[in-house]
Amino acid sequence: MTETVKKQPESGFNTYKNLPYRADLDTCDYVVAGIGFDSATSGSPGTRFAPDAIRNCYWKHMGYNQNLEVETSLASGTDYGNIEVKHGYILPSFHMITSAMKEFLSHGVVTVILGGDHSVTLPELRAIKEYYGPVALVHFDSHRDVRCFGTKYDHGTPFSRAVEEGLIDCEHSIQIGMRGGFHSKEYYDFAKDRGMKVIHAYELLDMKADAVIDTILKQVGNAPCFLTFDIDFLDPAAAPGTGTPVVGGPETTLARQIIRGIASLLDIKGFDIVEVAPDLDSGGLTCQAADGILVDMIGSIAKRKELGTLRRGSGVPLFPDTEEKTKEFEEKNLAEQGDIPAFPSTGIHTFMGFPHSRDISGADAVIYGMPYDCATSNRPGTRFAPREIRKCWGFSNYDIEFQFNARENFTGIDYGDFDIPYQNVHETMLAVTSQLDQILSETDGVTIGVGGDHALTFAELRSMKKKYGPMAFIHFDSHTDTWDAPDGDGNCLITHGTPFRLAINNGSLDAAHGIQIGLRSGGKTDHDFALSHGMKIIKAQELHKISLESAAQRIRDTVGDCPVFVTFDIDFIDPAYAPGTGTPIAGGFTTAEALKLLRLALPGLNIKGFDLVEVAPQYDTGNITTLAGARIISEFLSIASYNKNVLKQTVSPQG
Ligand SMILES: [Mn+2]
Repeated sequence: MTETVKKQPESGFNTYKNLPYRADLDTCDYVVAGIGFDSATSGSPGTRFAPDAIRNCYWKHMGYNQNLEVETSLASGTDYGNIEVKHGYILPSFHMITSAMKEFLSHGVVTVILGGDHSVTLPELRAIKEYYGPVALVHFDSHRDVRCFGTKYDHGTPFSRAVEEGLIDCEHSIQIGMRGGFHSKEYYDFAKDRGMKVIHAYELLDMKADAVIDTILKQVGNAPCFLTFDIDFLDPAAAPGTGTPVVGGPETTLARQIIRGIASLLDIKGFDIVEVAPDLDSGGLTCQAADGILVDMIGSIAKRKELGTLRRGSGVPLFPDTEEKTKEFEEKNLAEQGDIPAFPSTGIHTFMGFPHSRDISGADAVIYGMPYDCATSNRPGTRFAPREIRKCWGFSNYDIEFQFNARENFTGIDYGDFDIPYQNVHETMLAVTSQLDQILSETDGVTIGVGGDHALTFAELRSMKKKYGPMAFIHFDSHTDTWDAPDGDGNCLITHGTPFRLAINNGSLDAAHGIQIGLRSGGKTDHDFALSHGMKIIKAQELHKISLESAAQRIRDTVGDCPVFVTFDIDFIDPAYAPGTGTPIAGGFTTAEALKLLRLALPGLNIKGFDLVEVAPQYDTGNITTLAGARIISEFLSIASYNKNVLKQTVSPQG
């Protein structure tokens, strides 16, 4: 019997999916090419390695696409390798990219580009405009990439420049997945004012895939278009390998559903997938996500061929002077560029970039670190959370969800870290209480503590009680933290599992106005203890069933207008989204759900203090837990600013 030995997927030359290398473009429907350029990156670099890493993804075949129900080989493609660029030289590289693109387009093929940072889309669009005129932009991203201050040419500005150069048909364009930081309302309004549609991440996550698909198809219609996919559209739990990740995004499954729903129905002239940074990846997750999206993009070319709707380009430029004209814009922009603002990592790292000071009179928010983890029952390491969270960028100017400028008329101070006597838990608790006493004696602003383990909240509550009386209480956690851990004399020990039993026992907590949310562990005695003191509990299994809106209402009803302390244990979030914690419990919530619940529940409440605890950076993957922690602190700040500036909440020290 003769055995046929099949070729192994990894054998042969490493082109994308073993496509022929530099085949005759006139025989091809599409061309794949890499642009390993990352010199225009503001965050972590490394996207220069993406094209080869994506080519290295294990599965080398594109056969039958079962979701699109098409044989992918119906469309013929070739891999042209990587386009030459000059690292460190942004504008010369752009012109090299545009010339390579023009060569492809002169053969009428669809271009499929593996970036690179997002700046590369601008020179791609210059070539696309030259051949097809201004195109509709379908833009998946967590960022708008229309920044209007500072550097004119980097990965935060391609679409400001593209609009200015007339490369985009704004009225048929759409941006999907935006979230996180906006620096001004001008930046926020940029796309809207030009007729571009925007689906923010928080809208996207409330919509079904079909509604998103419909919205995109309606907006773009029959216009020739360009689809650009920034991998940070995805939540960093799904795609950690990227330079400027933003928590609170969708999963890969939803992204692929949307791509499959639109790509074979639109007249797409070019695709790109950008911002994959393989050295920051974890387990190849991000490259696999990029590969999956590419498979659907290329499958959609085959589908259009099958449907008879794939229109080959004429190869004749419609606007042959496009690239020449960009030189005028470049000269003008470079002349106007002025001072490039200091990079956010300049100087020492402080929480949200607030000034570091111990003079806190008049501050609206005082943030302090509590680097202590000796009361931890399982894995320690939360002592490193304050310094890691300080490295994250966070609190934005313009809050897109509340639609107001959160930093205006709102002063924050990074008080630094508390002095911690590590060797003794009792001494540590006393030290934290007395340092918070000092802060509360100097300001009526909100306080935000960054742990550290959860035992610290007991010390904070003792201090809060001295100023405000027993505190109403909102507690996000997977654990009850009302254990009983009696010593030989029957006194409950101080651990990160006992703070709220201790706080109820010493009268710091007004349990009748307290609520615990997300619990999914603990013994019956802990639950019974809390319930017997009037505490409300929304267990994880219940929160998964009811809507976030109704949970928020229960939180608000429980607290009323009592002075309240909000404590957020990062392990409320599922370990898939927040692995960097000492005692993770599966079955939790996404970061996006957590953020939404905070925004629904907290505005308008009489909040005196917050804390964020239990981030343990050394167990993190791809920094996603630290980023989630930083974003939660940013939400606290936005809500505090909203209460002050929009709801005009007056400061009432006695509650
Ligand atoms: Mn806890």
